[in-house]
Amino acid sequence: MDGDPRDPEAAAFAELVSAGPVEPRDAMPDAYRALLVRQIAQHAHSEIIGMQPEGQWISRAPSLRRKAILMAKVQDEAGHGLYLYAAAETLGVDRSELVDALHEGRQKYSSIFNYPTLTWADMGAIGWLVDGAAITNQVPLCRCSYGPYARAMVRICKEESFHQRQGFEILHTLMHGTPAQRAMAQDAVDRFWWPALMMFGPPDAESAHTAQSMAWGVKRFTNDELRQRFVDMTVPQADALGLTLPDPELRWNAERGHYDHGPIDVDELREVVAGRGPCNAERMAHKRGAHEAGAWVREAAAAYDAKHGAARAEAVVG
Ligand code: FAQ
Repeated sequence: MDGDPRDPEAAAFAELVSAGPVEPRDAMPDAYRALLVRQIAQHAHSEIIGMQPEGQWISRAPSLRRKAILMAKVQDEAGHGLYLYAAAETLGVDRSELVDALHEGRQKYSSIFNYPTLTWADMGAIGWLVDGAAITNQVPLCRCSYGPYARAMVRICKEESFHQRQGFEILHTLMHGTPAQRAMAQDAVDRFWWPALMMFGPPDAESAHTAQSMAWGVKRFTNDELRQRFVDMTVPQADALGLTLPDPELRWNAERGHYDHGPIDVDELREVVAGRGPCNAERMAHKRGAHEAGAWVREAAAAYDAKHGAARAEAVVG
């Protein structure tokens, strides 16, 4: 079965997509399965690698309250990774295969996590802008055509929206502080604004997967549509915070009913996605190291399962 609408199996699948949701036992084109595995795995890897930039600030948070909140946020990201690996496994792949694919560079993670976190204000900018962009992208995924992915996204979006507010609150506090604190907040936003816009992917004209993904109801909006939605949502929030967004082309367009904004730097996005961003090597080295350090936990869990699994089987037979 392929995507040709004249093919009766493809037509039946198109009907299933519109009646939705598609569930793991339903017949589905191989290309639909592959598209979902690619996107869900990339999403899961992003949540896991995404713990690193913020994790580096847990020991340097400015108060016990901030430390507790940041720890909870980073743990939430680990949880999101786990829901997403579980959703991918319903498509017939094993989590360990996906982790190997990441470690061997055959799968990707979001470009955003290849930028360094230089000051405490970066925790505010990440929460506000990165989680804000993530929510904008992910709320429509709660209605995507594949049931297990859509259901995982519902809980993830609830948590991301708390993350976004905590980022806003960090920046709000800094913007009501000393001139040095305000400057630190502005510097963080200057550094994270364009990378946050790149999270939505290349411009539509250069997006390889959007057309097919939308035809199958995985993506419900294009990269540029979601980027625009994020800009429209964020500009008034920046005004409320007293922060300037670093885009000289940013202005309200009454005719369109949207903010005009400058283009993302496609060359920079391409470089970072290709593994040549500021922190790609560091992030992957840390990830591989953590995986190796955790080998004994996986071995112990497997040994426990083998022992108790055998005991359970005996109890059933007995
Ligand atoms: N970074 O044809 P398109 C988070 C790749 S979670 C890296 O437009 P598509 C939570 C793309 O994969 C953030 N690669 O692709 C958090 C494709 O690769 P290929 C992650 C990118 O899939 C917050 C190629 O370029 N969110 O932040 C990027 O239709 C704070 C062509 O692109 C998700 O994964 C990029 N920015 O649209 C955690 C959401 N953009 O074919 C911790 C789900 C594009 O070579 C702290 N994913 N590529 O394998 C999606 O919605 C989509 O996959 C897009 C890309 C919109 C990202």
